[in-house]
Amino acid sequence: MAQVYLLLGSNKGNRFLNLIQSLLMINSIENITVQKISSLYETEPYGVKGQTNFINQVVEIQTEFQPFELHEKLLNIEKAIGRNSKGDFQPREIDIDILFYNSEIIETQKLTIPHYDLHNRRFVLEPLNELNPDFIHPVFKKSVKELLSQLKDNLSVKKLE
Ligand code: PH2
Ligand code: MG
Ligand code: MG
Repeated sequence: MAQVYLLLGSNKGNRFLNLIQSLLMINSIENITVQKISSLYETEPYGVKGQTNFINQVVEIQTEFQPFELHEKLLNIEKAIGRNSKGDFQPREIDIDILFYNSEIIETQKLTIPHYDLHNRRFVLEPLNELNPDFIHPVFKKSVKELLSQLKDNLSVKKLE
């Protein structure tokens, strides 16, 4: 059984509904159990200009799926919810990224785990820190809490109460 952290993000359409729907779809898949969910965060777009703010959330799941199988399942959910969305840096109904899969390191063209840029992103580290501040990034060998304390990204990340 693997412990996996996912990042959900939406900045198009009904952002809250998109997150809730994808969470329900994730939890309804056999072999996936949602263990913990972070608060919702309203976050300034990172790496792109002039887009709507994102709603982001980190989710901890347990799964029997191998990383590539899991990735396929998540892509299917993205497709089901975001039929009209295009590329990675275009506004999207839903983006579901695998942040960590246990402490595995996977580098292929299709899939990179840990997520290649999570350590630079406040919109990822803040919600992750809420769920598991002591989780060690297997590449940098630093905890989430440490990565957050060294972070340069100062884009706005607001926890929604
Ligand atoms: N996702 C991106 C690019 N920029 N910015 C925020 N705030 N939240 C995201 O989820 C996000 C982003 C590419 O997937
Ligand atoms: Mg992404
Ligand atoms: Mg993605």
